[in-house]
Amino acid sequence: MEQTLVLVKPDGVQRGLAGEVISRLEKRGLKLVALKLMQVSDALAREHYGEHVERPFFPGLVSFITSAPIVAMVWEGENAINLVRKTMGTTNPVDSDPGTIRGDLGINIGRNIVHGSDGPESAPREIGLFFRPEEILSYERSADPWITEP
Ligand code: IDP
Ligand code: MG
Repeated sequence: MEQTLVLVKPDGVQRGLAGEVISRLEKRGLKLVALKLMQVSDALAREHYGEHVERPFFPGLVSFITSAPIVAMVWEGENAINLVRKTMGTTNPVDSDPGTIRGDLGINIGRNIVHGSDGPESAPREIGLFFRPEEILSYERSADPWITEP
């Protein structure tokens, strides 16, 4: 089953929005399979956001993501990567549709609350950066057949 990495960024944790993010993904029907509160190191931040190393916002992004605790999670489900991206909204909250996390809760691209892996290559790579295999659980939910047609 498809898995994706979701981070509630420091702004989301500081604003008390971690529960809101979790709640929206739970309600969507996705399954939480790993979760931890953590402080991101400089090395992890640079590795995670490596694709953006040449961008002008990179230093600010690294200092922001390492500035306070984040909530790191793995969510699982059919089309989990795409569903999380759609539920998050576009990168810049100014353009995010109402009803999305960023479109309802944010106004600034550098404080957009949440991260979600952007594709089938980045998701396993990012999950591996934040979690050891034994931290990712496999379990049944009794609601599963009510969420996805078996
Ligand atoms: P994504 O988070 O929607 O996948 P990316 O393009 O991968 O967006 O950018 C990673 C993060 O870098 C964004 O979520 C945002 O926090 C930050 N970022 C991207 N573009 C800008 C910018 O132009 N100014 C400031 N921060 C930016
Ligand atoms: Mg991205």
